Amino acid sequence: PDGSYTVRTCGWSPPGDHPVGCGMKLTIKDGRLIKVEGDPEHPITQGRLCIRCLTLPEYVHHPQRIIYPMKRVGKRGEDKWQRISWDEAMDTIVEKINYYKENHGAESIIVFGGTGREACLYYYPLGFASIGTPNVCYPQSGWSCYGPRCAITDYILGAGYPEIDFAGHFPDRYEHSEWKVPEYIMLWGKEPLKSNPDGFFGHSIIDMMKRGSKIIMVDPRINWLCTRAEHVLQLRPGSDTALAMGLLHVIINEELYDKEFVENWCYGFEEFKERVQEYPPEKVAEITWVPKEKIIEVARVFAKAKPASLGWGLAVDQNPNGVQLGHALLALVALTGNIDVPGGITIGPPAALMGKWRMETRTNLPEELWEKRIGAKQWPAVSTALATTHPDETLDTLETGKPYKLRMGWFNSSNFISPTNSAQPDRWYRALQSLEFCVVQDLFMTPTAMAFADIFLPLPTFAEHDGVVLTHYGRNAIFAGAMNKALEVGECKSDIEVCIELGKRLYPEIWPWNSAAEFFSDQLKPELGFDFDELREKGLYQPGYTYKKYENGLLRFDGEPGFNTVTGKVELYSTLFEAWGDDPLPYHEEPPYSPYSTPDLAKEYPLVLTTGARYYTSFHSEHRQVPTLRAITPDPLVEINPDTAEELGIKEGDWVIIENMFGKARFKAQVTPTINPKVVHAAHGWWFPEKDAEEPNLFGVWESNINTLMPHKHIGKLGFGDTFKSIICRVRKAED
Ligand SMILES: Nc1nc2c(c(=O)[nH]1)N[C@H]1C(S)=C(S)[C@@H](COP(=O)(O)OP(=O)(O)OC[C@H]3O[C@@H](n4cnc5c(=O)[nH]c(N)nc54)[C@H](O)[C@@H]3O)O[C@H]1N2
Ligand SMILES: Nc1nc2c(c(=O)[nH]1)N[C@H]1C(S)=C(S)[C@@H](COP(=O)(O)OP(=O)(O)OC[C@H]3O[C@@H](n4cnc5c(=O)[nH]c(N)nc54)[C@H](O)[C@@H]3O)O[C@H]1N2
Ligand SMILES: [Mo]
Repeated sequence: PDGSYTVRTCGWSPPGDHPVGCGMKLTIKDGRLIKVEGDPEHPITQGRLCIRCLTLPEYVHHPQRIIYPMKRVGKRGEDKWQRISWDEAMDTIVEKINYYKENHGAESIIVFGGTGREACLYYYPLGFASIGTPNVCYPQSGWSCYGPRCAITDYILGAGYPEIDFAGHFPDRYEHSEWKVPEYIMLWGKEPLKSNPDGFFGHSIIDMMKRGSKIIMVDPRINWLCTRAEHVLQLRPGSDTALAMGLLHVIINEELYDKEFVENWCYGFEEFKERVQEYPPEKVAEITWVPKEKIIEVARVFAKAKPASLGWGLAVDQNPNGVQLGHALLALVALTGNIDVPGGITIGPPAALMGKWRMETRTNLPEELWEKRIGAKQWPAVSTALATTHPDETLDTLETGKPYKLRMGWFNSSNFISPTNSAQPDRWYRALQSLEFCVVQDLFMTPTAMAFADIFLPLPTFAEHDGVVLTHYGRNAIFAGAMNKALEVGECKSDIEVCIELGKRLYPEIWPWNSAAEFFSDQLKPELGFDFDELREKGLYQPGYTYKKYENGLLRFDGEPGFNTVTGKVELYSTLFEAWGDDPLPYHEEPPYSPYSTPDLAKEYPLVLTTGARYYTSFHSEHRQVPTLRAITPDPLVEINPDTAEELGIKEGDWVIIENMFGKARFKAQVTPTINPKVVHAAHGWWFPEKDAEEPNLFGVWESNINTLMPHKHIGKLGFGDTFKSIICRVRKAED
């Protein structure tokens, strides 16, 4: 009667909501979103929502949101823009793409994409099939988010992303007859309550704790979950691989491992057993700062728990020694018999849900063009699993013009000179100046867009377009959810709509669809038997789960039992790492800058810095302009132990400078005993939408930019990892 209506939907992006597709009900009145509520009927989130979705109305109707296409009319870095039509935007873009292709080759165009958003499904096709370039770049040094974990899983298990079994695949969830409550859940460098990463709804941890699960935390900070955990291993940032090998030392030498699983399904146990002998608990205690007794105790309880599960987080990726860590952690779950069993970890079958289409778009590129992908030959362990360029090589290419000059940039979902996706953002910023023409898609004017956009294309929020939420991007599809368009704001177009529209102009044979809904129906129907409208009706679809797939040939394309690896088994000894010139067995290597690897430098920079642990109030650099969220987290915070703070003359709320050999940044001190006296933690993703937009200020992007302290190309032997979670620094009180 009051003209309002309510739409059920699954959220993805924006606002940043990792692909867990939180279920909600959106109420619209007079063309405005007026209310967001959790949807109690959504089987995963069951009515729970976090504050970024609850404040969605502030985001959707924000006065600073950009809702029409624009072109730059001033110089780069000047805040001078003119509204244009989509036709003019597309005509200009198509003309430029054709110009660069004809004069410099399609490889002179590069697409940059960020993370954890719907965009992740579409920036590859945008590059490969709408534009026609082999260069799609995820610009974090060492590709250090999720990609490493997926690649390690491909190489060691031959399967899609390993996830804590939280009964998410089943409509009846925790009541499902086959599912078991994990006796222990180990969270390694992961804070899922805040991060809800990729396919995992963080509050499922609480659900499982209520059903009896006990928690083991491996984290240098005492976070909320640590205070409720049975065991906490408060390690030195970056020493993780030594710790994992120490646990395995105990489990193997005390014969607590699953002998039958090792016998039948693991490759290289004897060599692995020999390697763990190098990591006795007393030595590991020295390396990691975790007491020896704690290591032994946790190894025993984890190995004896049946079932036990493990969630590995970003700390695995943001570490040049992270491939070895990931390898050791997969060995830990394999040796304890927890792979692909109820209440253990679930793994995806070899073919991704809806993945065929994404893979096929690559075949649009002729082989000789694909060969030109930046960094692919130098870093085969990266380029075999991930269809992108190598990020660090991409910066080198921008700086040197070798092997060829990049001329056009498309920033699809990366605000990466703000301290998000790049190490040395100041260096990227200078290098990117060499791009002659840039397109930016976003919802707000960001530092990156202000610095580079020649054309700005406005994006809708998930409330404003149709889409499909796909957990783990289909590589362990816990469910597929329908994103339902509830309202329209301005003239925004979603990622897939832009792919289709541009694709129709440049490669019409690949892009036959006339709407996003039509496109989704064509992807869903052949695989799942229903179309997008039916998914809308259902709200979401859970495919169910088959345990012990390795026994039934469900993990291999050839239908044989075993794992989809070179040896057909879980590779405790990696034949691929060996072929690529790395050690086939896990080993600990010190972070490139640490109290032990660079003791002299550490005298000057005595603290270990870890960064970027998530906040409820932001998704990377998003949300800084949302009033309610900013009121909760108004400033960039650095956590310092009270003893350290006292020694440095720093009090709660003081502004401080964090600095090291590479750069410095300004933060507000949060004095807290939850962090080790020798460690500090700084937030990432800070810029200030309220500050001067124009160059050189760019919304204050250089003030609290923690990534200026991160060096370029400190990647492991296989090309993965960075120092975002472990580098040395010092902290002093700021003068002003
Ligand atoms: N120091 C430090 N730095 C870090 C991290 C850390 O832990 N420490 N974490 C790193 C990690 S893991 C990651 S993944 C990166 C993330 O880095 P990015 O993904 O580059 O994150 P943002 O800076 O938020 O940039 C994303 C931009 O995409 C826009 N966007 C939002 N939704 C959509 C959408 O649906 N489509 C499109 N096309 N665009 C959208 C946002 O408004 C935003 O401006 O940051 C990394 N940076
Ligand atoms: N609200 C919100 N949610 C997000 C994001 C966001 O920006 N905001 N970003 C999304 C993205 S792209 C990602 S990748 C995920 C990441 O989410 P997670 O994988 O949960 O990672 P983080 O929150 O970076 O850090 C998790 C924990 O690792 C600890 N840690 C720090 N250094 C180390 C170390 O060296 N070793 C170990 N073992 N632990 C360490 C931190 O103290 C922290 O408690 O979050 C996603 N979800
Ligand atoms: Mo990430």
